[in-house]
Parts: sequence; C-alpha cells; structure tokens
Amino acid sequence: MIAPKVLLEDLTQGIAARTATIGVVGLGYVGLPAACMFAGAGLRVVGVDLNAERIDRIRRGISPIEGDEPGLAELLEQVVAAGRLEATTEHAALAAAQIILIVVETPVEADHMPRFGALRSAATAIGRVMARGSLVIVESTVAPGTVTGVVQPLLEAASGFTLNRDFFLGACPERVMPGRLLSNMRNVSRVCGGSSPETSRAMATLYRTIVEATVDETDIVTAEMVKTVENAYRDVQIAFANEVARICETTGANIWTVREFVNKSPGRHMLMPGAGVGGHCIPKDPWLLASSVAGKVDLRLIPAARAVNDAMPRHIADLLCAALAEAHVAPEAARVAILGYAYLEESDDTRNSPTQSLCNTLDQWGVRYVLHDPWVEDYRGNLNERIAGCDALVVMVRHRDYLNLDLDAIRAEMSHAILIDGRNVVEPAVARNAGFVYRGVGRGEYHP
Ligand code: SAJ
Repeated sequence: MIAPKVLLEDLTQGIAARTATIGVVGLGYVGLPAACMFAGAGLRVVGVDLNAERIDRIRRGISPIEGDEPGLAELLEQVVAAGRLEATTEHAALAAAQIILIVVETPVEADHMPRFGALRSAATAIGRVMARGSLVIVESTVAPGTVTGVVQPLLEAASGFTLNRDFFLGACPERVMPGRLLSNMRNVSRVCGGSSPETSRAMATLYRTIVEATVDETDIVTAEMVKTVENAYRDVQIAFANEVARICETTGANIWTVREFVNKSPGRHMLMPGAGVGGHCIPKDPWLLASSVAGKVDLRLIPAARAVNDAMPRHIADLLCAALAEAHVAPEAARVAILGYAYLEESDDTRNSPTQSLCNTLDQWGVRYVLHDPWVEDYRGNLNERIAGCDALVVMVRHRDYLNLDLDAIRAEMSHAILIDGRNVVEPAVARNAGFVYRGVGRGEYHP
C-alpha cells in the first residue's frame, strides 16, 4: 500500500504539473467561479451539481449566475470550450478526481441551528466514489468542529477509508462577495486548514494556483473559526454602529459626525449604521459560530449583536410612524414607497433582505406600501411613477439611483411629504427645505 506521505507528494506534484483533476461539488455562486478559476489555471475540473438545468447551461458554456460578475461568463465559456471544465449531475465522475471541493449551501434554520443536510449528502456521495489518496476540501462556511465531526465520519463510513492513511481532509472557507466573485477569489487571502501539516501544505499549493494574496496554512478548526469569526466580528461592529445611531437620535447628535470624529481616534474603525443587515453571510455566520458551543458556552455579545441588527427594520418602521404622526397621517390610511429591496447597494441579491423584514412589520400594522429597486426584476420601473400618490418615502438601500433624488419633483408627486432615510442618502436640511417631514437613522439633530 502506498504510504500517505507518498500519496500527498504525488498529489502535490499533480497540482504543480497541472495533471491533477479537481472535482467541485456544488456549482453555485462560489463553486462555479472556483471551478472556472482552477480550470483557467490549467487543471482539469469536473463539476457536479444536482441541478440538471444548471449543468446543461454550464456544458453549453453559459453562466447560470445572475447579476453582473465581471469576467465569469467569458472564463466559463473559455474553459468549457478548452475541455478543461466538465459538468455533470453524477457524483460517479468524482472517482477520477484527486482533489474534491465541497461547496454546498450551509444555512441555519429558524432556530439559528444548522442541519447541514446538503453537506451530509455531498460527503456521503463523495465517500462512495472517491479514490484512495484523495484530498477532500470543504469550502462551505461551517460551524467549527463540522469538518471533523460531520464530514470526516461520513467520508470514512461511505468509503471504508481511514483519514490521513487513505484520504486527506481540509477546510478552506470561501471569501467571495457577489459582484466581485472572481476578483475576491484572486485577491483575497485564504486559510488552508488541513488534517495534517502535509495536507495543509498540499492545499496551499493548490490554492496558490489561483490566489495572488497570501495563503495561510493551519489546522481544520482554526480555518473553520476564522471564517465564522470574521463575519461575527463584522456583525458586532455593525450592531455597535446601529446602537450608537439610536443613542444619537435621543441625544440630538448626528451619527455621521460622531462616527467621523470617533474614527480619528487611533485604532477606532466604527462601521456604518443603517436600515438592517442582510445577505448570505453576515446574518448566518455568527449563528454557525454560536452553534459550535451551544449549551457549552453562554454567549452574550454575538446573539445580542444579531438582535440589534435584526431590529433595525423595525426601527425604520418606528421612525415612519413618528413622521406620519407629525404629518397627521394615520398609518392605516398611509401609502408608503419603499426604495431598495436588495440586501446591498448595486446588487440584485435579495437574500435576507432587511426590506422584507420591514414589509412584514408594515403588513402587521396594515400600512400599504409599494416597492422600488432598479436591480430587482419585480421592483424595477419609473421611480416617480411608483412614488405618485404616496405619503412617505423610505430609503432602505444606498443604490446610486437614490443618491441624488429630485426632491422637488418627488414632492409634487406625493400626497404628503415624509422621508425616512435608512442609509444616509439625503441631507436632512435639503429634505426639510423641500418641505419633507424627515427622520433618519442616527440623525438626532432632526428628531423633534
Ligand atoms: N452593512 C451595514 N453597515 C456596514 C456594512 C454593512 O449596515 O457598515 C450591511 C449592508 O447593508 C448589508 C449587510 O450589512 O445589508 C452585509 O453587508 P457586507 O458589506 O458585509 O456584505 P456581505 O454580506 O456580502 O459580506 C461579505 C462577507 N464576505 C464573506 O463572507 C466571504 C464579509 O466578510 C466581507 O467583509 C464583505 O463581503 C465585503 O466587504 O467584501
């Protein structure tokens, strides 16, 4: 039997010589760019996805990824035409791969706990077909302890192999962002956590074929921790900014001035308050981190930050209510135009949209609303027409289209002139001079 050390050496040489084959399980907005980048680096890639329509489009060299992803469609077409990227719904094709990436979704459920259903299925399917000497790498963001606690046992049970003797395992969490998939994959550093130091080294050799930033080598749990911690950290930072904004609304300060001057203090980097925290990462990853110590460590800050950020859409609704009262408009008689549904400016991604949370509150209150978003198919259209007859405007996303609103023209279309600014897109004095009743997150100087 070939010694594990030799197996890894052969694998590393195959990467360097570009003779190795990589399997990628999950061809979504992370897996597909990864498959294309490795194929573009000269490696042979076999992509597997359960979605036959997606596989069909990829086989035709057509990207199934929505939104503007610079370079992706061209790269996909190129590597498919060159025969370096094959796509299939059959996991059996992975038998030919020396390296297999798992890039499937890892959501948390309503109880904030992960079930890892897709991950478990992928691990079992891979275990059934993977060849001896394979290196399996989990790119999905998982709770610390998942790769060795969930993936390893499933791989061993399905293959009959033993870790670090017959196969190798690692975690290299993705760090992509919609709109910058290829650029992030190339320019953002990666953490390679392997089941042995030699495994981490082989992983680093692989990722250095596509990553121009630093590629760090460590153990598996550290890699799992880094990804979930970096996003929990960001969530706490945003929550702090949101809480200070609410303090400003009572003390009569302007959060943006406070933040500007605070950040002049050495080592301070206060983030931005806003109308809420959406997306596929920040609302989820803190819960993945917390789930790894559920019942063992009594966490206070991380859950509290989630609660603060999740409460911002309700805060926007409360600001709206206060402004309606000042304008003597009954909420149940009001008609509100909500500007922005995507979770982030200049994006069509609506996952965990804070606006949806606001709509749920307005539905409970019986407040009628219309939605506008130039990036979201269902809500595109002429802004003035969408606003016509409304009593209030609520800005939820800092899309470029909302940065220079013609308030005089908008005012002429509206029944009442109320403006709620969730993303600091309008100077309050400008709104007031145009005849608007104004409320803004953190703009205490304008909250009577
Ligand atoms: N947000 C604020 N205030 C801020 C920053 C963001 O309210 O100061 C809100 C945004 O409006 C949005 C949500 O938080 O609703 C998330 O925004 P984000 O800028 O964090 O963007 P994401 O969710 O795409 O975050 C991803 C993360 N990357 C990965 O998980 C691989 C995050 O770690 C990155 O910092 C971020 O991209 C980025 O800036 O690239």
